[in-house]
Amino acid sequence: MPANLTQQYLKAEQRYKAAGTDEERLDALEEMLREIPKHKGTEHLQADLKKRRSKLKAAIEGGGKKAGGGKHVDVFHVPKSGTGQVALVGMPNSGKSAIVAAMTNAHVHVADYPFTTDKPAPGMAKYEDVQIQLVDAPPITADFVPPGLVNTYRNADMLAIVIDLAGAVLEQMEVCTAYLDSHKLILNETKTPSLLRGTPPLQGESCLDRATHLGRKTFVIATKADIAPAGTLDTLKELTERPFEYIEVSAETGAGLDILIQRIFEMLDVVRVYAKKPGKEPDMTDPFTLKRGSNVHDLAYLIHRELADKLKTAKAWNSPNAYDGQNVPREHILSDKEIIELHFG
Ligand SMILES: Nc1nc2c(ncn2[C@@H]2O[C@H](COP(=O)(O)OP(=O)(O)OP(=O)(O)O)[C@@H](O)[C@H]2O)c(=O)[nH]1
Ligand SMILES: [Mg+2]
Repeated sequence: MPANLTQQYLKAEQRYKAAGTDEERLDALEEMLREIPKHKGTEHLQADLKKRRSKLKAAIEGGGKKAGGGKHVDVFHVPKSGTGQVALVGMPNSGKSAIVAAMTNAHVHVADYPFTTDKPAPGMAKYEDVQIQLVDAPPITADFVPPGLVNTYRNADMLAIVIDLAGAVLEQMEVCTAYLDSHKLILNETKTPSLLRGTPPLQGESCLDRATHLGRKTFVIATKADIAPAGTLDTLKELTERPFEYIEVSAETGAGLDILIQRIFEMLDVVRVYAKKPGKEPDMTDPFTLKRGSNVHDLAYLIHRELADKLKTAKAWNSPNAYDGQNVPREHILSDKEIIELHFG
C-alpha cells in the first residue's frame, strides 16, 4: 500500500537527516510522527519511528546524566542549519558579534572590550523565504587562535572576514588572511567555484577534488562604517591584492545589512524550489534549496532518497525554460523560484 507521505512529513524527514545533534533529531522525529498519515500502509514506518524516538530519548537522557562517563561535546563544531552557513573571521573587537546580533535572533554578547566571545555561536538570518546561518566566532590575533576554531571554518559553506573600518584595517586583513591561508581555507575561485556545499558531487566532480580543495568562498564585511574615517575602505581595497568582494555595513545603524544578506544568498549559489502535489496548490512558504545546477532528479533525491529512482515524470511552473505546467525530464535544470510537481511510478 502506498504511504502517501505529506510534504510536511517529508520536510521533517529532511530536517531529521540534516540534524547535527540528538536533540534536533528528536524534534524532527516528533514532527514526523505527528505528520505521518495514520493508516495500514504506514504501520511499519510508524513503529520504526517510535523505536528510533525511544532510542534517541534514552541517548539524550543518558547524556544529561553523564552516564557512561558523559560524551565529549566539541564546542567548535556548529551543526549546519538552513540554506547555508557563513562563519565570521576577525580580530578582537572588530564587530563580529554586533553583526550577528543585528541580523539574527541569537543572544550573542557585544562589548567594548576584546575577547568577549569565547566560542562559536550560530544565529539564523532571514532572507525573503529562507534562513541563512551566521556563525559568530572568538577573535583571532597574530599570536593566538583557539586551536579548535579551524574546524568551525572548515565546516562552514562560506567565510566572512570582518574588518573594523575604524581600526587598523591593513593589520586586520593581514592577520585574517595569513591565518586562513595557513589552513588553506580561502577558495581559489578560478579552480573550484562549485565545491561549496555539502551536497553530493556533481557530474565530473570527483571525491578527490573535494578532499584536496578545502577552501571556502571568502568575502569581506567592512563594518563600523558609521564611524570610519572617509576613504578607509578604498585604501584597504587598493592595498589588498586579492579580489575579495567587500560589503560595507554598520551594525550600529543597520546600514548595508540588507545588501549583505542579499549578497550572501547570491554567493551561496542556491536555487529555491517549491514542491507541488498533483491537483494541489504548491507550498510557497518553505522552499527546498539546492545547489545551482541541480536537476529534477536531485530534487526528488532530496525529498525522498528511496523514491528518487522511481520518479516517472515532473511538471514545472515559473521556469524560464518551460511553459507553465510543461512536462520536464529528470535532467531539467532547476531555476530559482521554480515550482515542481513530481510524479512517482
Ligand atoms: N559605531 C559602531 N560600533 C560598533 C559597530 N559594531 C560593533 N561596534 C562596537 O564595537 C565593539 C565590539 O563589538 P563586538 O561585536 O563585541 O566585537 P567582536 O568582534 O565580537 O569582539 P570579540 O568578541 O572580542 O572578538 C562594541 O563596543 C560594539 O558596540 C558598528 O557598526 N558601529
Ligand atoms: Mg564577539
